[in-house]
This record gives sequence, structure tokens and C-alpha cells, in this order.
Amino acid sequence: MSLMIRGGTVVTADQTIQADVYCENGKVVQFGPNLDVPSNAEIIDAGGQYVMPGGIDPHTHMQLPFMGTVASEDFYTGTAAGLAGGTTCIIDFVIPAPQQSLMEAYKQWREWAEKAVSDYSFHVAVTWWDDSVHKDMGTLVHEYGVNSFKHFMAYKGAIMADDEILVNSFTRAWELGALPTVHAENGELVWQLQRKLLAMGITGPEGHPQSRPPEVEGEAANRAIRIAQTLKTPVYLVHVSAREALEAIVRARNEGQRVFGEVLAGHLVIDDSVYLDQDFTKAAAHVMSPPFRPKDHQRDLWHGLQSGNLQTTATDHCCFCADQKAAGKDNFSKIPNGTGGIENRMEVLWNEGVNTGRLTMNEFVRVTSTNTAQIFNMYPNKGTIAEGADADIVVWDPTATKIISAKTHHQNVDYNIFEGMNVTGTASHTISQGKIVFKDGELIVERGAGRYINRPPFAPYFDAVAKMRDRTSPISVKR
Ligand code: DUC
Ligand code: ZN
Ligand code: ZN
Repeated sequence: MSLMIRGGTVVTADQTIQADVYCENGKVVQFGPNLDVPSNAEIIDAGGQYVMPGGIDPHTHMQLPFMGTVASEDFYTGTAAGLAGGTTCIIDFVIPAPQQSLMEAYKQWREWAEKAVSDYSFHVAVTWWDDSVHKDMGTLVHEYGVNSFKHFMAYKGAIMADDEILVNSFTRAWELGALPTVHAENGELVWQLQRKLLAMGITGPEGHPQSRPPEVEGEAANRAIRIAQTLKTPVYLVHVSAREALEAIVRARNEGQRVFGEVLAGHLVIDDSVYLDQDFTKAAAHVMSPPFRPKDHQRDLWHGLQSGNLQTTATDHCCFCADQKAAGKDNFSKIPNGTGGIENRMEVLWNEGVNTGRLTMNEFVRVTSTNTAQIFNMYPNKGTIAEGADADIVVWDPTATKIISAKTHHQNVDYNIFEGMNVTGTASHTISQGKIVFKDGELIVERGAGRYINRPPFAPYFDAVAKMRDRTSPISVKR
């Protein structure tokens, strides 16, 4: 099986050049101008188009059991929708129930993911603590290719990690050379604010953002960062949505701390007015955590991405249909939290980032693919186009236009948060493992073709942190 992508402009994080890309057996084997085309090769004419590394979405929740229901998008439909938008790899989350063994949950998620049509990997959440969790973290890192652990600082009474769990887990992650990640919202404040708003008779979706104001995210972000600083471990903040959280990241990075931040396509372009919609279904469709913010936060998030203080873009793809959202008709705190977007992340980022001049094309590649591959240690197999890299590629037509709509999307959900958005620039072809899996609007996918991607520990940035840590060993005075 061989494929020649001919006549395009190759764009990676660090170069833009006219080159052909020849793929064989799932890998890029040759890359350069005017390559000879083997007689049996399939050919894509990429003239006038950009040839870029496939997108990597580091934050999805396919078929997640959550808030009394299960996310409607499964690993088959969800990875297929990703391919339709140029995303060729996801990192999803194993989320053990409190007291459930991490290994048991991990094996369950691996089984669910066997139907994936694109490559995938897993972060594992630490939702409780005892010696078995300590041991299982080691097993996951050493034997199962997991190098990142997730901590929900919200969802009190369910999966919330308190400070004791954070300290234990961050310490263990450090020992293992794994990266702790956090959903930063103060779960106690959310809980109390929800009770207060409901007691005041505010039961509709407008109560959702009021119960999770930016300060709630800022407090948790700062706490997680300070805990990481004390333990001298790097930390990664998922879905940074508020200026207050970004400020905590910028301050820490300016002081030399190794802190990473992710931003969602949705938080960059949608504001909190969506929760005031008269139509419950529309307002509830936007209920996710952290919520969409007042418009001025978007400007700051863009600046965060442009300055490099935020490094990755994601979707938190976690779909619930209107009948599922209706569980919170009389109580906003019971609306299943989650929105979709995996199919649209790349085109929204291109339209609002590259077409507006906020991002160069190389920066676009960096924030949609390369940085994620590097931070989570999948690079250079993923995240670039180079000889020997995985042939996960998107051919991007910068002139194609599209109106995003739930009527035409491939996502298994009845709503699209980007509904009606007119984008210029979209995937004409997506290549996964060297095969064309999306072409001119049609998916050509094979159930189960996706592979689990092992991510080894000790990404390069750990060496730097280790050196810093060695310089600051505890002081002991002999008396
Ligand atoms: N936020 C959501 O909106 N859904 C899933 C989990 C999360 O943190
Ligand atoms: Zn989250
Ligand atoms: Zn999430």
C-alpha cells in the first residue's frame, strides 16, 4: 500500500516548502521536491493545497459514563468525525469511579476503544487514593504506555481530587516521569454556589456559568500550579477558559516553572450569552465545564495561544443529545456537562486563527498537532511530516468554504456548538496510517483500524526539571 501526495505545500511547525510526500506501510518514507512516483502508488494531487501533520486532539471523552448517562459519541463515530475534520489521533481519558481499580478501568476503556478508526492513547484519571492506586500508576507507566494522569478538582461527591489526592498523585507521577494534568475548578465553591443559586430559584442553564465563575477556575489553577511548584513537578492545565487561570500560568512560566496550558476551540470563539437563550435545549446544549465565558476572556485566550503561554488546542469532545440534557430541565446542576467539536477544531482554528492573521500556518500546526505530540511524548512519530514519521496527514484546501451544521456533520450528536459558522479552509483529504480515510466529504474508514499509542515516560522536559530539582535538595543541619 503506497501513496504519493504530489504538488502540495508542506507545512510543519518549523517549515513551509514545496514538496511531495511518499508514504508506504503507514509511514512517510520519502519527502522532497519532484519525487518519482512508483507505478503502483495511489496519487493525491495536492496542487494549491497545504499538506500538514494530522491534528491531535489531546482531550476527548468518547462514550464516557457521566452524570447518570453515557456520552453519545463512541470511539467509532467519534474518531471517524475527527478524521472528517483532519484530526488523526486523540488522547482520551480513562476515568475510574472512586474506589474502582485503575487497572480495571483502564482495561475497560481499552476494550471500548477497540472500534476506533484512528490512532488513540489514554490519560488516566486519579479520582481516589490508596496503595493500590500508587502501584497501578507504576504499572500503567511501565507496562501500558501511559505517561499522563488527570485530576478533576471539581465534581465534589463524585470524581473530585482534593489536595491530599493531588499531592500524593503529583508526587507519584513525578517519580514515574509522568505528567500530572488538572481540570482546574474549585469543586467546593461550585457545590456551594449551585446550592445557593438553586435556593434562589435559579434552576435554568443560566445558573451554570454563575455557579462556576472565572475566579473558581483561577483559584484551582493557582493551587494546582503552586502544589506542582512545591513538589517540583511539571503540570498541564486542561481547558483553560478564564483570564484568571491564564494569569496563573503566565506568572508561573515567567518564574521558570514548567507549566503547560490547553485551550478549547469552543472557548476561543463562543461566549456566555449562549446560556441566556430562551430555548432550554439550545442553552443546555452549551452546558460544559468550565463554561463559556464573557467575551473579553476570548481575547486573552487568543493572546495566550499567540504568546506561547498556551501550547495546545483541544475540544473536550463529550457529546450529549437533547434528550440526555433534559435530565436537568428543572435543575441546571443535573444537565450532563459536555459539548462536541472534534470535527471542527481544525477549521475553526484555521478560520479564526490563520485567516485573521492571529496565527501563522506553522503556528497553526504547532498548536493543533506538534506541541501535543511533544508534550505527551509521541513526537516525532506524530506531530510532524518527516521521513520515518507516521503517515497521519491532512491535505488542507485553504479556499474551500463550509457552513458548519449539525445537519451535515459526522458527529453523533444532535447539536453543533459552532452551528452556522462560515469557515474558509478545510480538510480535502485525511490520511491515517498511510491510507486515505476522508476524501471530498466522504469517510472511508475501517472499524478497529485505530491503534493504541504507547507514550513512554520521561519526555525531554523532565530532564530539565530533574536538574532544577537536584539543585534544591532539602537542607539538613548536623547537631
Ligand atoms: N467537562 C465537561 O464539560 N464534560 C466532561 C468532563 C468535564 O470536565
Ligand atoms: Zn474537564
Ligand atoms: Zn474533559
